[in-house]
Amino acid sequence: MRLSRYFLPIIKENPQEAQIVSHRLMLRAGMIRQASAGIYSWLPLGLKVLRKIEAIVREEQDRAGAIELLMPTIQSADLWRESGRYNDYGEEMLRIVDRHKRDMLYGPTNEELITDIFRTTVKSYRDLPKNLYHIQWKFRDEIRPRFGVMRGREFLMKDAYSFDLDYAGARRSYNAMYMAYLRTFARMGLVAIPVRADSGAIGGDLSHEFQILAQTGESDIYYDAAIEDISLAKLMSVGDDFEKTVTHLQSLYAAEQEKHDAKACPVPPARLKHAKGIEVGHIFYFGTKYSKAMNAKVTGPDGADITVEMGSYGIGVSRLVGAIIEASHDDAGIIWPDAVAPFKVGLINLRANDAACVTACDDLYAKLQNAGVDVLYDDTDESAGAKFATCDLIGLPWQLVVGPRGIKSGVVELKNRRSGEKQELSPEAALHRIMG
Ligand code: 5CA
Repeated sequence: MRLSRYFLPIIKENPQEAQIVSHRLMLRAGMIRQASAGIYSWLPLGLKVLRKIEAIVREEQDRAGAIELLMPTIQSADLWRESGRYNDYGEEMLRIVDRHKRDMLYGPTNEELITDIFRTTVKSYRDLPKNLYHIQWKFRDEIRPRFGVMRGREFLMKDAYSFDLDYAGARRSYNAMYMAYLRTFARMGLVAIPVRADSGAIGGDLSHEFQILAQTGESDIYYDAAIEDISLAKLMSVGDDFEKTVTHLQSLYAAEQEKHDAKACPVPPARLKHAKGIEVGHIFYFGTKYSKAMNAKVTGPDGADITVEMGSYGIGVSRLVGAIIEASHDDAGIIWPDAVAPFKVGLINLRANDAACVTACDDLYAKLQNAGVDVLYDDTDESAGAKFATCDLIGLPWQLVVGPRGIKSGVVELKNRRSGEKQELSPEAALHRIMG
């Protein structure tokens, strides 16, 4: 993509309304614009990151055996009356009346709708287990939407719902999602700590929150350092036989501040870590809470009805965009982990009116594109300083800088955004390095 043709409305000054770094940087980098309180438009750069995160979430859900569908954003109130949550949800639910005076709502979550789909389509124990998910916008009329996409009113969530015949099956489904979550966040370059949690408005008696470590996080968590030991490579190598790994991880101590009791904590002080976290995922086992209320049953092997056991599993896809920035930035701007970077390379032409620079840049641009590398080519006539500042701000992993002096001696400069390391290399060697 040529920057001269792109849509990247950079803001130079610090936006007044942003209290935290990710919100500030997302506005400054032209990733989002507020439409109304807690509701955002995703501009091209922001959308690119959102889509990359979504793709990783989808791959790991699919790998874990969940099946994608798509439910609507607008739901009928009748289903929520059946489960008893229509009144319970209170003012967080955005209620809508259609032209026929029917009560509708903008879904804050989908337990009711998926249970309705299940009960009207699945009839036999032979069809279980099933885990169905979608990636869809939700609306919660948060009393204080803040921190940009981190606590929005409209936000993108991946929500999965599992259906099993018994507790043992439901626990296996739960653990499969637990494992998928660890993989998902590790692939995004994040350290995620699963913490035992309250299940709140969703209900049930078993739940884990996934907290990613970031100094600006809202939660205070205490955990056994051994949880951090599990590497991405190890996570990816555990196949279908994940129960042992999950049982081990779930046995390790992790608690939020309110539940942490320093005196009763079983972890030796040398191994106990205290950190700030951002909740990017939450999984729940709630048994028959919805299936009983909504009559979701299948016929068992002996012909008798079985009320299905359920769980639900959420990931804050849009929140992750902000959370990743909270976990990965410096004074100059965002530092995207490779896996979610909007472009892999920023190609900077320092002298847009110099024929030799243009030829060298066009050539590098074509070669990168041909190799399938996502590249943002700054071909504008901005000053060198402004170009560097923009490239640092938007946080692309590599900056490939072409200037008149280098071209004369046959070199370009390659900068790694994360380490700050700069190298002068031949154009071929630079390409080789990027494509590594
Ligand atoms: N039905 C369950 C699981 S599918 C559920 O709704 N769980 S939840 O309430 O915990 O939400 C799942 C995830 O959505 C949270 O972990 C969080 O990452 C994200 N989330 C929740 N509320 C917001 C919000 N207001 N803004 C951005 N993300 C949010």
